[in-house]
Amino acid sequence: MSRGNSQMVRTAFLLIAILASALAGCQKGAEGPSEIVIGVAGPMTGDQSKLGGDVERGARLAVEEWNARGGINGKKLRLEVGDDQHDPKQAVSVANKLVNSGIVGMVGHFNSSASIPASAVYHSSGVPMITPASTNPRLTDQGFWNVFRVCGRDDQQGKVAADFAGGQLKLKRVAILHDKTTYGQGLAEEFRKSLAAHPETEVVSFDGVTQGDKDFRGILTSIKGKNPELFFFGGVFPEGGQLAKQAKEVGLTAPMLSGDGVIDPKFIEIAGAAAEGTYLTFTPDPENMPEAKEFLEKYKAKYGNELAPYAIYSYDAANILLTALAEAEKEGKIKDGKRVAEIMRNVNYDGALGHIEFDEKGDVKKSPYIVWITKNGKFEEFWKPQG
Ligand code: ABU
Repeated sequence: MSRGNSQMVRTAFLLIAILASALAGCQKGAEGPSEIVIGVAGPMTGDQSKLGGDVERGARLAVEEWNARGGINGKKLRLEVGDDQHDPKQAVSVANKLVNSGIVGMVGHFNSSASIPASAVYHSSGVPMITPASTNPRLTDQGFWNVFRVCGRDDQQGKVAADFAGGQLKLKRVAILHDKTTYGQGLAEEFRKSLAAHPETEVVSFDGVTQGDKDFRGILTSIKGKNPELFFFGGVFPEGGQLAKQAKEVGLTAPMLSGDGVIDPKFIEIAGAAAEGTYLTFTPDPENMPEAKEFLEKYKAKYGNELAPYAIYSYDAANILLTALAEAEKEGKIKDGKRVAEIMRNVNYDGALGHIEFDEKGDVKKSPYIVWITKNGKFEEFWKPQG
């Protein structure tokens, strides 16, 4: 071999070695040893996409802040997003996909009808989940070690609604409607159950409507015939907005009372003037909470001023999960879901929603539901239960 040829061979070997090393580096990155993946899921498309989007934005803000501080143990965090379209079957499929993508924790889902079936997938896969918004009691009553929520429960929310209708307004006749979903029907049932403590309040009807329907004039006309002083709706804003609007159209003048699924600017957009004077239950307004000030400033600077009631819940949920993951990483146990959940269960967290601690089921120890009213095209706090 001439001197020139042997130089060419050496150069070729060198190039191959450099390429092989670069390829190995790429593969290492693709497998993700240098990153930590958490999931977030909700209805990212479809009629409830505003709610899923709020949850994603809240979690993303938390992840970006952790990454700006260096991630966890020098490893960057990545948020993997799942779109369950508030469909139970889709939620299970999203959960399986997220688990297979290597998530070590989950923020979500949004809807109780998605969180409950998905929780079984995360449970059998050893993945802790923390929902910002799923309020149906069954989620934590299942007794899964991996399940947490930063929101309250519908037995608490339904009781506040019943104490308002029966105890505060002293109504004699109320009608109840729900959307036949885990959340909507569950909340309606909790409202009816809690009305038992107000025997002077009679439930004149209890009916389900179908989620996705647009015309509720028939059932509203029938309810009008029963002469209620208020009608309760367990469900979410797309149907809630139509019900408020069409109630007025059929001459049902009784105000509507609903739950946290309706607190979104889109409810007012759909209901228009008929939104005025409607009530709903939710927790106190973060705009009046000093703890929420910093979050609200950062969130609005990044995403604009539109009301996003569950974004703050998602932000705190992600921060609690990430705090536990960081603690577990120090012990070399970030992939040990049971250890991460154990750390979460003992957390004493001061976040944008104030102080959060969990009970043995994974529910928050405090969930201060109040009643809101829609006034001048805006939601505002209206009534707080005593004690
Ligand atoms: N809690 C409001 C709506 C989310 C859910 O389905 O629970």
